[in-house]
Amino acid sequence: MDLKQVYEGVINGNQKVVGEGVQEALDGGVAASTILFDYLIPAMTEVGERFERNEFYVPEMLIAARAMQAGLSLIKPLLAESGVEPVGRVAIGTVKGDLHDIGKNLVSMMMEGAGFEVMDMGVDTSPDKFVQAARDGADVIAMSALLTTTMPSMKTTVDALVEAGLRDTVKVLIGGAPLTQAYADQIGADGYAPDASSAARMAKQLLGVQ
Ligand code: B1M
Repeated sequence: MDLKQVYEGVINGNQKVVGEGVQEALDGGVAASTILFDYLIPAMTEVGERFERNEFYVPEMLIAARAMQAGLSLIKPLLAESGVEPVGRVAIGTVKGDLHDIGKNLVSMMMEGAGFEVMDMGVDTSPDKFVQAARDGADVIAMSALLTTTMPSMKTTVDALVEAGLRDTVKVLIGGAPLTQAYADQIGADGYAPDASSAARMAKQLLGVQ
């Protein structure tokens, strides 16, 4: 199967085509990272652009997201395999009120691939849960947001860490489509990363590990 069909499969929400196409490509020796960065992510970007042009609505976005997950579940173990010794513990979640998890899952995968032990707290993660993760020994609190309306929860979490006396024990890393370095500076986060691979690199940099 041509990987172009995987790209179209995500856009059309065809889980079967995406699952089979990704598996076939992997069996044929195509690198997991090529499938991810050249086909799956661009397809989801196209979905977002169609949504913006009112050509797609929420149901189309949802089935596209499910089709993308069908492909991601196959490449996840391969991306994670590239890691070696755990270099630190990352607690990652999509912030309170926000249900978008595709980007967060990619960051989680790249973190695992970079050698981190990852505690994935899922979506709609409250500041209290992030604080508890810091208490439980996380080295990095990694927050993802896709909605401008949920970004303030990141600041609430940073403030909650300060209040709990834990701010100095963890590094705070933020990301997601509406986020910027300026916002990270504004809320007192330690770092911002624009994409999944730079998030893993940044987490290592914040902890001072290779
Ligand atoms: Co939603 N949605 N959505 N959506 N959705 C967006 C985000 C939106 C931009 C679409 C648009 O208007 N063009 C818009 C937000 C507008 C805004 O706030 N400015 C939007 C909206 C409005 C909504 C709803 C409110 C729609 C409604 O109900 N009326 C609703 C909100 C629900 C909620 O969360 N409470 C909603 C719902 C949904 C679905 C459930 C249908 C579905 C999500 C399914 C899921 O995630 N399981 C969905 C989808 C799929 C999208 C789009 C199309 C795609 C998001 C995505 O997965 N991108 C999106 C439009 C778009 O982004 N173009 C849109 C692919 C993913 C790989 O990229 O998540 O950006 P991304 O992650 C990247 C980087 O940002 C970065 O690395 C990742 C990989 O490189 N990154 C980090 C992410 N987290 C990071 C953390 C880091 C570092 C980097 O460090 C910790």
